[in-house]
Amino acid sequence: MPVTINKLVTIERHISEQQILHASATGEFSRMMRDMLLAIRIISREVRRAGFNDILGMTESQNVHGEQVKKLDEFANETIIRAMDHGGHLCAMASEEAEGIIPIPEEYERGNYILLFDPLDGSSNIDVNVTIGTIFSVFRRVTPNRMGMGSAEDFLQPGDRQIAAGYACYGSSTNLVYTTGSGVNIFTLDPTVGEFFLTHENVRMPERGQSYSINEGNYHRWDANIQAYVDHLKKPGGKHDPYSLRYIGTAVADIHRILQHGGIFMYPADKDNTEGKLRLMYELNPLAMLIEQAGGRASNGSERILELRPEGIHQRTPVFMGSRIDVEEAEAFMRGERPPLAARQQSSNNGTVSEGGA
Ligand code: P6P
Repeated sequence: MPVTINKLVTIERHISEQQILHASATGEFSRMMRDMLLAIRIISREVRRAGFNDILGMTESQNVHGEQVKKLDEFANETIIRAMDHGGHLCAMASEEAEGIIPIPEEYERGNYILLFDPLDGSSNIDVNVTIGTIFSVFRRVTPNRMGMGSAEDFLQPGDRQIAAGYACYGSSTNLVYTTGSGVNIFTLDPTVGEFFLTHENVRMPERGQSYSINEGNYHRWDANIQAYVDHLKKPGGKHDPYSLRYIGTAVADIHRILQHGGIFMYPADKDNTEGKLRLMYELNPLAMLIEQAGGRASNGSERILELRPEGIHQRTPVFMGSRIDVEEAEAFMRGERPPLAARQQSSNNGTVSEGGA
């Protein structure tokens, strides 16, 4: 159930209470999260004012993926780097907007963590006032601290070694969702006081949802097993209503809905995107940690996302993530099986009825 604000649990209070749960916590992680929250508050303010600050539209530059960089992308990227580079917590960073590792400037102390982030997820939605987000992932370095700067070895760790993951969702309000491995909590920014307050405690998603989230425009390029699975969800006349389609085109927004209402999000491989579209290190690993911490499942269609061994910072991978039963069923279809639609639950979770059942 959403908690009421009168508990006044700010995210800073929550992080310090979580720190007590982890005997080894030194407070360094708490201070690093404080810096990340400052960056997110600044980005949130700019998102809200983008239309007035001439910050919409394109820059002249392209990112490493050959995509035109939006002004807000660039602003968000620079804001996170400036907020995070001097606190002494990180030994290096990596961003969707930067080809290589982002070093910590020589004049600043280096720490025991690395940060990966997608500064602004959903860029295609910026100019049309549709929900966008920021995603971040934190690992401990694996090279000895005396080595100073972080290296590729510190980055290329499987996602189940993350010590924290989270996202900001800039929608009708700004939500901050994070986990350090002890459950998922949602905070809502009160811009009048600049505080994030706990509003959804220990989020658990229904074991099965009633909506699916995928770009159906790619249907003709999908593998036959994916086509069969999506057709199966839409089939009328079965024992259950067909699933509803919910697709925003910002992974953070689609996952934010699934975390609370259940369902399945998919960006599979297709004839043009043979590795899928979404990036493993700074999109899917953090989202997968959150989904699993909320009782769901996240795979590439056959293997757990968090066990994939990365080969590059910008590596893409196919993704099926969301309610456990839904993802297991999609995996069965990917194996060529054709299971009947499992018993649908009119589940209620945090007081919300699954999507489509409302
Ligand atoms: P498509 C946004 O650009 C993004 O990286 C994800 O946030 C989103 O889920 C996906 O791409 C949308 O891609 O091909 O459906 O426009």
